[in-house]
Formats: sequence, C-alpha cells, structure tokens
Amino acid sequence: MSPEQDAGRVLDGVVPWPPALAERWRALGYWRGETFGGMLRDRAIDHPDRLALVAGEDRWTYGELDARADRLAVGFRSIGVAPGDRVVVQLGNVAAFVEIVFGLFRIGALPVFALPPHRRTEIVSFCEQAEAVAYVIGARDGAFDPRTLAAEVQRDVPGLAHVVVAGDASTPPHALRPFVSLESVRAPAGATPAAEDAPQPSDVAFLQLSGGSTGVPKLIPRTHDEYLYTLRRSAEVCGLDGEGVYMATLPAAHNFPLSSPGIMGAFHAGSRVVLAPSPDPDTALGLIAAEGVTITGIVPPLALVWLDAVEAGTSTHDLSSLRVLQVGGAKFSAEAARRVRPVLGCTLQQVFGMAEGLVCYTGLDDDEETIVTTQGRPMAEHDEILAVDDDDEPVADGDVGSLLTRGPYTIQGYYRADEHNARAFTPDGWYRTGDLVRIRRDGRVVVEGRDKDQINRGGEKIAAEEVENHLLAHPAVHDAAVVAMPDPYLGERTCAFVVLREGASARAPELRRFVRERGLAEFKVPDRVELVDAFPRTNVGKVSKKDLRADIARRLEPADT
Ligand code: OOB
Repeated sequence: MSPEQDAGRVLDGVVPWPPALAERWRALGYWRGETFGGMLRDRAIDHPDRLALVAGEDRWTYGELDARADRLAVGFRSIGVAPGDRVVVQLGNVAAFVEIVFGLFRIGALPVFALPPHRRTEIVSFCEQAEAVAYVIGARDGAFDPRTLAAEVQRDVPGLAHVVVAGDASTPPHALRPFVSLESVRAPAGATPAAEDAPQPSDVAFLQLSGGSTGVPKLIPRTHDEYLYTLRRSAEVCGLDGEGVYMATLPAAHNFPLSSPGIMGAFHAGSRVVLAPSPDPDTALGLIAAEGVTITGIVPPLALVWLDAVEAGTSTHDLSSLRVLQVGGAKFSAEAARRVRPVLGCTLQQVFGMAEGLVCYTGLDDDEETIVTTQGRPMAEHDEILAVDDDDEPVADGDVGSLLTRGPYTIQGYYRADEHNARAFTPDGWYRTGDLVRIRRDGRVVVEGRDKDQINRGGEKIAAEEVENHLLAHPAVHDAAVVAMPDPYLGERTCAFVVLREGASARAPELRRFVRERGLAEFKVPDRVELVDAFPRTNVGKVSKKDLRADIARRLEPADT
C-alpha cells in the first residue's frame, strides 16, 4: 500500500479490507484510486455542456452539477459538517438528492441513504447507529410532511445538530431547534472545497441500508474505490455509454437505481440521468418517450403493471428508445419475463443484487431462455460464489444451496456490528447472502428461495424480527411470528401470527394500527394478522415458520367447489 493510500480516514466500526486483498484488487485493476467527487469533476471537465440530469423542471449540465456540488460542499462545511461526519439523507427522486450527495462526497462526509417510506423508528435508528450530525429532508409529499417527522427525530436524537430542508424550511412548533434551508447552506457561486477535505479512494464513501433479517436494519459501509468499480463494470455489462439515457424509476437512494448501473453508473459513463418522480406507467412511460430513455430498472410488481398497461393499450407512449429493461430486487417469474420483449420491444436484463455487494446480471446477448429463466452471473471475473448446505459444505453441482460470496466489492462487515458480523460472515470472509440458489454449470445463478428470516414484498425487504418486536410491545400480545404469504402481484406479503396473553383481547386492525403508530415504514405493517392459540413447533421446540407459511398459504387458497 502506498503512503497516499494509507492516509485515508479510518472510520471506527468499519471492518477494513485486509491489506493483501486490497493490494490484489488494485493489482488486478478493479480499484483504480478514484473518488466520487473526482469522477464527477473529470466528467465536467470532459463534457461541461452535456446534459447530466433531468428532474422535473431541473435540467443540469455536467458543468452545472459539478459547480453545485462544490457550493454545497463548502456550505455543509461552513455549518459544521466535517470530513468523516455522517448525514442521513432522505429524499425522493429530486435533483437536490444528486447535488447534496456529491456535495457531501467532496468533503468526505458520508451520506446515510434512508428511503422515502422510512419513518421515526427507522430514521432515529439510522441517526443513532451512525451518530449523524445532520438529517436532510425534502418538501411535503401529499399528506406526509417530513418536517413533522424531522422535529420528532430531533427530540429523540440530541446529537443531531442540523435538519436541512430541500424545500420550505419553516420549522414546526414542536421542533427543538430551527431547521435550515438548503438554499441558506449553499455557498456563493465559485466556491470550492479545501483540497485537504477531499477523501481518499480507500475511504468509506457512504452507508447503505441492509434489507435486514434482525431487529434493526444494519448499515453497510461502501468505499469509493470498490463502489466505483461496480459502476464502471455495470455500465459495461448494461451497454450504457455517453449516448445512453438512464432513468431512475425506483427511489434514487436504493442500491439498484443508484449503482446497477443506476444514477452513479450513468454519470461514470458520462450519460444522462432522468429521475422519475413516480413509477406509475403514465408518468414513467411518458418520461421514457419524452426524454428518449434507453435503460431503466424496476422491481417485478412494477414490471407487471407496465406490461399490463401497454398490453391493454391504456398506455400508448412511444417506447422505441428503450433498449434495456432491468428487473431485479425480487424474483421475476419466467412467465412474466417472457412477455417483456414482445410487449415492450426491448431486451430484459435480470438483476440479482444486494446492497452488501455482489450483483449478477443476465447478458444483453444471452439467448432468450437464459434471460427469462436465470438471474444471470456475477459481474466481476473474481467474484466467488458458492452454494452450501447447513454445515457450510458445498452442495453437489446444480443442487440448491445457501449462497456465499466474496470478491472485489462485497463488504467485509456491517458498520458497528461485531456480533452480527460473526454470524453474517464465515471465518474465511464469505458473506452469507441468505439466498437459496442453484448455480448452473455455466456459472449462471437461479434464485430458488431464502433461508434468512426476511419477507421480500415486491423488492421491499422486511426483517421478520423487527416487526415481531413491535408486535411484542403491545400489552395484549404474548408471542408473534411474522412470515411471508404468497401474493400474485407482490410475490410475497406479510402475515403476522399472534398469540394473545391469557385473558387479553385485541383484534387484527388494532394490532396493525399499533405497529403503524410506532413510527414504522408503511410497507412493514403486517398485511394480515392471524390470531392463534399456539404456534407449531419444530423437533427442537422452535417456532416452525415453515408450518406457519404453509398454514397461511393454505388459508389463502380459493375454497374447493
Ligand atoms: C437489491 O438489494 P437489497 O439489498 O435491497 O436486497 C438484496 C436481496 C437479495 O439478497 C435477494 O434476497 C433479493 O434481495 N433479490 C432478489 C433479486 N434481486 C435481489 N431475489 C430474487 N431475484 C432477484 N433478481 O435488491 C438489489 C441491489 C442491487 C441490484 C439489484 C437489487
């Protein structure tokens, strides 16, 4: 390691890359010593007048975006955000998201990527886990006012020095301290951050969220160097170059639209990014036509909605610019996958990825059968994947096993989570994905299920234990077990089985309301609650979630006639 590479900031609670491995990824050309701030500067120098970002009324060139990032970098620094500080960012698909995260990158401050549906419980947890100094929110969205949420968060997290609002920053009466507007943070035109604030390529760039299978979602540290590799390689695999137009249809902060190749991969490739304010077919397909979008990524339920809208003729937008439709985040059925090319006239690309690292893609030139029936192959030549049994022994070729992975961009550990890391990683540094897969002889992966205690609700991940803990807080609840139930549209929805305390009474709607009022993202509120006298048990006396899943699946079957 050169002294320069050594000079990065070591964030406490991050499991560092072993030096020998880091050296290997550099020697093999995966890690090239880039940073996000530097990458954007390079593109702005090469193509200052090229359109970089389209979002609502905002249309920014690379030159403009670069200058805006500088002004916010200086502005954040001047309100006291220092290199290495963490800032929770919760914004929808608005242009401010992009200038803010690049502004933070330029001073080595770390965005923590919250998602728009997150509420008090999640945001407080992210602020506390990361010891965030600031929380960035956006404008009112329908009935939801982020300022009300931010005021509550401020009261719960004394260390949170700033709430920054990209929009109307009037402070609600119950806030602890006044909010500041993004406009007031922005430094005057021409401001540039100090060179010594710039991060090193080996530094952690941001904290991403895990889907989670435990009580609270864990934070995932990703470094500039390894994440920039994923952008470069993803753009290559997805055929995105300077001529392409990428549309972020899913919430921008999620790893899929952020980096596969996503917003960041599009900037890396010097292409244009369009932020869709809503994924509904009218808005999103309209934008594809209006902006000449060539590639976008969505989750399976959304793909079904788009396919139905186009097939039924309720959406008649010209989709001829669209070359690639990526579908990932949850299993896409082969049946639906087969409809993509004939209905939408573009190539389907299945994407099986995770915020922890590994991303698999089907190839644009793969034969149609491979595209519709597999989740592709890992993007890096040096990604290692292994399907193992319960004893971590490799299963026979082509058999279903639990997927382990390691490679040039899969993390070494979650942030500040030693105990969890001991379970989530093997002693040899393999990450346990919790996915059940078949690895074909040609290296393609087929996802067959899951052995982590999680529900995948159309791409939105729900840790069963997290919801169970909230149910257990209800005075009438003796025990709770949350499982997936099949759903034709979302793939899975959540069912909470609940045993009440003796003599206590509570009905399903009350329990759902109770969970909601604890300040949880709406998608985590159980779709269904079943009150039962006792849970089925396994031989060793554990709650048998397998039996519970079978039970609810049976109840959902249409009655025999
Ligand atoms: C993406 O990232 P996360 O972190 O929200 O979720 C990861 C998990 C995977 O472990 C797997 O359980 C599931 O989501 N998953 C899929 C899938 N893609 C993700 N399961 C079946 N088929 C697929 N195609 O979801 C994510 C991150 C980057 C790119 C794409 C997706």
